[in-house]
Amino acid sequence: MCEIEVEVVHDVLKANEEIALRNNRLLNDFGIIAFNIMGAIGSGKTTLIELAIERLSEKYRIGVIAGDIVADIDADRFKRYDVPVIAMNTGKECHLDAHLIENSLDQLPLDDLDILFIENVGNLICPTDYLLGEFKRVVIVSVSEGDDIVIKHPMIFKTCDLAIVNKVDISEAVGADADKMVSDALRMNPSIKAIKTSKNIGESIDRWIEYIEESTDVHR
Ligand SMILES: Nc1nc2c(ncn2[C@@H]2O[C@H](COP(=O)(O)OP(=O)(O)OP(=O)(O)O)[C@@H](O)[C@H]2O)c(=O)[nH]1
Ligand SMILES: [Mg+2]
Repeated sequence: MCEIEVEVVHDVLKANEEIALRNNRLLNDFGIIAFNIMGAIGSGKTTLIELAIERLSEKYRIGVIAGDIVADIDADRFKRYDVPVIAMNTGKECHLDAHLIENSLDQLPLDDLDILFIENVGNLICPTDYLLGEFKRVVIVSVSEGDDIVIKHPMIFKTCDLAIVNKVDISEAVGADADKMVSDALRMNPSIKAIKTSKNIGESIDRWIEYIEESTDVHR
């Protein structure tokens, strides 16, 4: 990459960071904790947010920003739970950015929220550098992507607070070692928390719910 290109990328990320900081302050003023949910395409981002809404909507007031390249499919899934939802299409971009979140925050009833889930575009690379103003960064991979997926994408694991290895109910069928994926994540980032989940194993979802509750209660 030539010097000018490096500078442009640097400026874009710096401008993004300033807006992210503004978003973070605004969310903080309203006492809202935002989770940036990142992960591979089809790894289970929407499913795990849906399960969190099902389990937690009596305790917390929840809103969602559903990021997708095009279409409102995930946003429509969330709307079934009668929570405030903003569908945020990125067009050609493979990640959300702080400016898109700023626009979404303008449209959300911030006075009426405790938790904001931001489902990022399915991708393990692009979202890594773009802070959104979140308080917790979560990366979801599933066993069906192969058990080398974590070591192939170290950067996102280095920057996240929680790693979720999902779909462990089909580990055997796809020949993946979910424990190896967890230990790879911990090796990439010794301070990350790593859990295994399956939408079909209730106790595994308990760990995800406990993480959200602990993070939210500490934030309040
Ligand atoms: N077997 C199994 N399937 C799962 C699990 N979690 C999600 N799925 C399925 O995986 C598919 C993709 O799940 P989504 O939640 O839509 O994944 P996503 O990450 O939101 O997908 P994109 O937004 O398209 O990137 C769906 O058919 C889910 O039912 C799981 O724990 N086990
Ligand atoms: Mg989704």
